[in-house]
Amino acid sequence: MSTSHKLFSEAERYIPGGVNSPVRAWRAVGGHPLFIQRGRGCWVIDADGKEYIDYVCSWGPLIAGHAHPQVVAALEEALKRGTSFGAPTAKEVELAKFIVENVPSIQKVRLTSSGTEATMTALRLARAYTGRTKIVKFAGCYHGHSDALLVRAGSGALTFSQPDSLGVPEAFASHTLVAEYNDLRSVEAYLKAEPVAAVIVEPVPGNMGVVLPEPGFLPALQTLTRAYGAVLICDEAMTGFRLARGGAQEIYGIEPDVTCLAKIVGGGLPLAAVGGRREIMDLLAPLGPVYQAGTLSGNPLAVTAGLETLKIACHPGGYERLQELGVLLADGLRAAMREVGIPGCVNQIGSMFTVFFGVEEVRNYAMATACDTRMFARYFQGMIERGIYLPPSQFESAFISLMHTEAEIAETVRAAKEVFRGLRS
Ligand code: KE4
Repeated sequence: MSTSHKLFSEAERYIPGGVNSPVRAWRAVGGHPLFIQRGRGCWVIDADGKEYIDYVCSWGPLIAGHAHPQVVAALEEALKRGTSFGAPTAKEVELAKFIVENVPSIQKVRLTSSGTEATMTALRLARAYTGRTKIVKFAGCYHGHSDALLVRAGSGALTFSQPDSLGVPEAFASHTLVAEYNDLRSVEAYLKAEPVAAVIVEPVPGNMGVVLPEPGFLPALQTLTRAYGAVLICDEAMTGFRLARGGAQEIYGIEPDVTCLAKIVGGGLPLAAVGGRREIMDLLAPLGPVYQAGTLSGNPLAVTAGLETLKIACHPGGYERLQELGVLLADGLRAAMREVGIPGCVNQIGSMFTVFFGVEEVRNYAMATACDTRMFARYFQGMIERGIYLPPSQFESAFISLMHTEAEIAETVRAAKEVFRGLRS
C-alpha cells in the first residue's frame, strides 16, 4: 500500500471524505488522492517520492510555479517580522495599488481571504447599490460556496452532481436565477421580467471545464446589464492575472462594475479581492453601510506571496509565453486524439485548458455535461501512471505555469498519446 493510500485511510478517520476540499478526493476519477509532500517549479512530489508534472498548480494560484525562489525569499523576510497584526500594513496598500493600476475597471479594492468571501461580498454590494434582491448566475459557473451561489454550480458541485447543495434554504436559492452561458436571451428574459441586482459571470468559465465566450457575448452582456441597471460582476478568481495583466476583461474589452480576484493574487496563500467602481466599493464599512470583515484579510504573508507572484507573472513577455505553451500543448493533444481516433475536443485559452471526451465541441453547459466523464476518468488515471498530474475532475481547468517548458509539454503529449491508445481498446 502506498504512503498516500495509508495517509488517506487515516485522513478519512478525522476529516470528512479525507480532504479539506471536495474536489481533492478523486471521487469522480476513482482511486485515492495522492498526498503531496512538496512542489518544485512545475513539479510536485508525492508522499512516496514520485514526481509529476503539475497541471493543477493549486487550482490556479501557482502561475510562478511551486516554491519560486523570489516568493520564498520574500516570505522568509516577512515571516521574521511576524505572521499577522490585525492592523493595516504598507504591503496591503502596495498590493491594492498594484491591482488598481493593472485592472482599469477597479478603482478601489477590498482584500479578503478567499474567493468565496469576495463573491459573497460582491453580491451584497450589488444588492445594496441597487436596492434589488434577485441575482443571475450561469449554469456550470462556480463562485465559491456561499448559499446564494450554490445553485446550479460548477466545479466540485457539478463533479459530484450536487449543483444545488443540501442545507441551502429554498428561500435563499429562490433569489438566484440561472441563465445559460453564451445565451444572451436567457439573461435578457430575466432582466425583462423583474428587477435584478446583479449578473455574476466567470468571463471565461473554468468550472465546467474551460468554455470560451462566443464572439461578442461578453460586451453584449455588459450592454444588457447597463440597460437594465443590474451590476455586472466578473468573477475573475481564476482568470484574473492568469489570462492577462487585466484578466479576461482586458482580452474581451469589457469594464465590469465589480470584479472578484483570487488564486494568483495570493500566490498560493489565502488571499482574494473584490474591487470595482468607487461609488459601489465605498458602500463598504467602515465608510458605508455594507458590512464586510475578516480577521486575516490582507494578511502580511499572503500579501507578500501575492505581490511577488504578480511581479513574476506581469514580467514583460510572461503572458505571451503562457499562450505559446498553451497552444503547443492543446495542438499536441488534439493531434494525438485525431491520430489515435479518440472522439473529443480540447478547449484552451492562454495557460488554461480542458480535454473533453465523446463530444465534438463544448460551447456551453449542456455540451459540457454531455461529455464522457468515464473516459475522462480513464484518461486521468493513465496520465497519473505516467507522471502527469491533472485536475481530478472533468469540470475543471488545468493550468500551465511559467516554470513549464517545451520539454514538459512534449512529455505530456507523448504520455497522452499512449493513454489515448489504451482508451481506444
Ligand atoms: P475559494 O473560496 O475556493 O478561494 O474561491 C472560490 C472560487 C470563486 N470563483 C471561481 C471562478 C473559482 O474557480 C473558485 C474556486 N475554484 C475551485 C476550483 N475550480 C477551487 C478548488 C476547490 O474548491 O478546492
